[in-house]
Amino acid sequence: MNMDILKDLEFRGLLHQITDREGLDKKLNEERVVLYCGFDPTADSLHIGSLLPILTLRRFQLAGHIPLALVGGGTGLIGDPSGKANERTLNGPEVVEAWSQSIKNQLSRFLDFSTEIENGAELVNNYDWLGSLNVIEFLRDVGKNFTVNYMLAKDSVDSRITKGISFTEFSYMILQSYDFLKLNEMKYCSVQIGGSDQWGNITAGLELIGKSTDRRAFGVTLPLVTKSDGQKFGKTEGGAIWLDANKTSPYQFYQFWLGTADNDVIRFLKYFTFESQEEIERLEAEVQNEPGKREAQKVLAREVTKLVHGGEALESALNITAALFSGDIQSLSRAEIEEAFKDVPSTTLAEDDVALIDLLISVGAAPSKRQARQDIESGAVTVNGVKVTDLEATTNQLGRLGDSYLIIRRGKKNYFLVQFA
Ligand code: 383
Repeated sequence: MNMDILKDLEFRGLLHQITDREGLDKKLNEERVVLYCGFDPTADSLHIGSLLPILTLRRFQLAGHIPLALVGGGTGLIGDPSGKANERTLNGPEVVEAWSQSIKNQLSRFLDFSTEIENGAELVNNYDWLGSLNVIEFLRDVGKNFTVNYMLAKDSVDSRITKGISFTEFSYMILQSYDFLKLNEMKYCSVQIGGSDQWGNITAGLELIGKSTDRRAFGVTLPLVTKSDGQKFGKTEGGAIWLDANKTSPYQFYQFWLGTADNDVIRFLKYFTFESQEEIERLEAEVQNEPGKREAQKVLAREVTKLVHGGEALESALNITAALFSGDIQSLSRAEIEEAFKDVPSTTLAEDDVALIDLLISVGAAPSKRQARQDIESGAVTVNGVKVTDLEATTNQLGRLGDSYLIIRRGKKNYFLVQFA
């Protein structure tokens, strides 16, 4: 195969647990290996918590192996207890089906599904085999391979013994195990990867394959992504960072990565980008020598945004970032204005001529007329990127950005959006 994939994963700190490193290493070097990772449709979009396994599938593909991305259309109807302190509420079949479709679309952006290449990726949905399972057959053929004792010893179950766990969630590991066996039989899949929360489910699958076939299979888990300040990775005040551009705009996404701490940025470059070892080492030196330049953060934000949203969205995010930094926002397109100021305080006005002083108050930029006057006189107020010092200014004289917007800035970076209905 093209490269030593395990070495690369090791350099990137991506190997958390692995069932038989030597055996897997040998297999990966000798043949094209089929591997998979599963994603349950528990929302209408994936978030950056799923990015690490997705990109790892891609790393395997770039090294010549064949990735399968599994959408849990069946398991999503059951609910994985792994890493969850409480029983989940069930989502309806129509909802899970709709979410499966969105997640499938998202996954397809990260892998090469071309049939022209020898290691084209494939998308599978476990509803295709779980949906029509017969209970009697399932309990006889699959269930008989697991003792309740073995299942109770799994973290996902053991941690719920006091609080309680339904039979539904208790059974989840058997379904995921059955998937692995099925993919092993149907697609010669011999490796399952997942986050560290998936270790119990993955090893249960290996148990089932071991009992049902004479083939060898392997499991690999990735580390939990942590932050040096102890806060949870991927969560902001605004909630999760989603991969769907309508839920987290490319500009917000770019800003999220740009805000990475110096102590985390090198680890994240290894996890989330395809930059070479040399480039990452160069950036590591930059963080040491010139932390103020934030070059490593810029490369991280650029690369991940490009991977997830594409080159055009990245250009737009860079445009917005530069415009907001310099204050020169006149060059922004209408779509960019909407993206840039999605989260700032905003008001909608009828097309009347309003005094700027009053506008500053109604949009929340100034607490009183006195303060509004003072801000204008001192030159702290810009409208559409142009400083306004005229106390008598009114909205009709101020022009519009993107046809219908007034962007007010007070001080260095307090922005307010006024839209005309
Ligand atoms: C379902 C059927 C399979 C194999 C896996 C699954 C999904 C799995 C699960 N995974 C999480 C999810 O879907 O629940 N039982 O939200 C997350 N994954 C990945 C990764 C992660 C895990 O999608 O650690 C984070 O993203 O494994 O929590 O046959």
